[in-house]
Amino acid sequence: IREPEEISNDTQVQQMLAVARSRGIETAFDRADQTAARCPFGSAGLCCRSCLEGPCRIVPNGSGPRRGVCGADADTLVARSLLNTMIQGAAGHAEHGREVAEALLKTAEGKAPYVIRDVGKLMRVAKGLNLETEGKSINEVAKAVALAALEDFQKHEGVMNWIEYRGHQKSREIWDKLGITPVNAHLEIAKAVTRNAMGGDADPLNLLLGSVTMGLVDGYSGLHLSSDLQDILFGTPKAVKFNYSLAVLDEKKINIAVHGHIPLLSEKIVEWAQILEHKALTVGAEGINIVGVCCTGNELLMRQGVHAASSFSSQELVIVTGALEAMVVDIQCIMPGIQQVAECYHTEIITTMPHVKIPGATHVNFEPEYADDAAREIVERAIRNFAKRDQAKVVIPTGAVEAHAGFSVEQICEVTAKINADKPLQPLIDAIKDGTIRGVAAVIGCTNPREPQDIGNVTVARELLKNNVLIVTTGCAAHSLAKYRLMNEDGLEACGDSLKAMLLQLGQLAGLPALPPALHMGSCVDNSRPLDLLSAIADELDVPISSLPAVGSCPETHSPKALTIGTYFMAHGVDVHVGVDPQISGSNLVARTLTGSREDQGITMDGLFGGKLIVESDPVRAAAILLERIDMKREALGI
Ligand code: NFS
Repeated sequence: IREPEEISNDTQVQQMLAVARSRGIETAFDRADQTAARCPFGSAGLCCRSCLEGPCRIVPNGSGPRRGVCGADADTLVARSLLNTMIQGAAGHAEHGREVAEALLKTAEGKAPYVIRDVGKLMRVAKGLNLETEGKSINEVAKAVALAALEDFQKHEGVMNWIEYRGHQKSREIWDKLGITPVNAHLEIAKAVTRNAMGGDADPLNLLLGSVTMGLVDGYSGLHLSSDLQDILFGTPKAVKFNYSLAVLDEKKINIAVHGHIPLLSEKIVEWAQILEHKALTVGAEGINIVGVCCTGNELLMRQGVHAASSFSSQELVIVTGALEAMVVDIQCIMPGIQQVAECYHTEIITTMPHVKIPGATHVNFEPEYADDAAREIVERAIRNFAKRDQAKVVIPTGAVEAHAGFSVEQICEVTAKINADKPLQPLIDAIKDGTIRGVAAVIGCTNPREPQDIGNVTVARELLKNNVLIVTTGCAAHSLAKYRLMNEDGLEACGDSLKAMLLQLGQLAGLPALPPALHMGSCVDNSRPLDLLSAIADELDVPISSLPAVGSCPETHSPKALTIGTYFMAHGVDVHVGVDPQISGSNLVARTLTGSREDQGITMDGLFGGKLIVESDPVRAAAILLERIDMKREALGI
């Protein structure tokens, strides 16, 4: 059993973990310790549960059976098990995109109570999709955009609209040649499930290409489509301040945590918390305090500056403060364990999606048409729960960290346009060319209860910053970097001299003391934004994205979604580091194909797309490898 200090670098998490243990409350960190001995077959990707001949297991070291009953060997098993993971990731993000598209359609038809907050973006997206905007009303254009989005789940031939729109041409050529460009998200997911079933695709390399298709489905019907439509509905993020840590809970107020991923309901909860603030006063509270958890938290902080309380692995500890009246969840990354913790307190867990329920939790159904009713009911429930709070149980750590976020590509360009109004990206390109910025790294992904929280994310970021690599960040990794002051001017001490000077100069142009060393680009679906930035830079230089000195790093991943996002980056030729074992070690062929270099014999991701997988659990070593790859790409570019 690990001590709190071994579990997290965050002293507030350590404090709350000690409180949980003293009260006999079990959390994910304890369960990670209880299940520490992991199945060696599954860990290597060598357990097949595809049919009732099995489960079949192949011994990782080669002794014992070499094939399952059907004859599938280790390479096939590992490739299939990876594709299974990819299907989960792609399906989650595709469903996110589809739900937002439906909400936009209902809004355009006047059936859902949302407004189009960013008309400029709506028009840009419509033009990008080659839709007619002349003489059309805002709602007509919005309806056309929503229908184009929904078509990405229905088409039977051609290429997904969002790939036509957002996909980088030079990457497209490779995907088209390989025949892996997705037609529609649902069709590709169904095909992937079929090929992965018993008696389907047995060719490990073909299965790996299937994984790349899942990466593209995730990237375009999930990430790009969601970011574009959410910006249209809720506004494109702009520089904003927020506070981070468990200390954002307010003892004097009614606290509501919004947790999950889709901002459709949580945006409404923020609205209704303001409308019903007066009711909070009638029950003796000083107001209503909304705090974010995971990526719903990221969505709200990016657009509204809502404070964020926790990343994935410490989500249960928000409840352990004893000051939480409700935790509202939508989809993804929601631990069922929150309900057991909530039962020790007055906290009400409220599920909101018909396909994501938890035994014992309250369910308030969310449909875009009735978003106001659901949000109102949830806020009223939280207000009622305040009376049940046991003040003796309240322990809230102190010391929230101030951070800056909201760095959409549009916001970054607005800042750099102050140096070059005609070509806003030029100052960044010049800085990359002359070495002021050695490279760009997207530090993304999760926290994982089995890993020491924040250490991987923060160490990789600090090592790269020290070497003048500009960091952009999303997801729970962004929570880690915010906590350790890499999202305010204090973090400048972590930067190399040339990067620091540039951040100071750009920050002052933006009216801030400095740009933060880690630019928060949003939630995990907002991993579209780093790719859009790279795409635009590659276009200016007329090179493929794979030529740019850019890398991705996911040091503390746990989620299939993070692996799918990583695959989407690799499909564009960006090297991706993962700090947690991706469970592919059971097949040399699969591991070599993913992690090998272009010079190696045989087919490799690097050879096909120009970007490879780097598996390294030591964050210092991982950063050193990423720097090597950045330098290799700089040299090849002649800069
Ligand atoms: Ni991304 Fe966001 Fe966090 Fe990981 Fe989960 S919340 S979508 S998957 S754990 S970063």
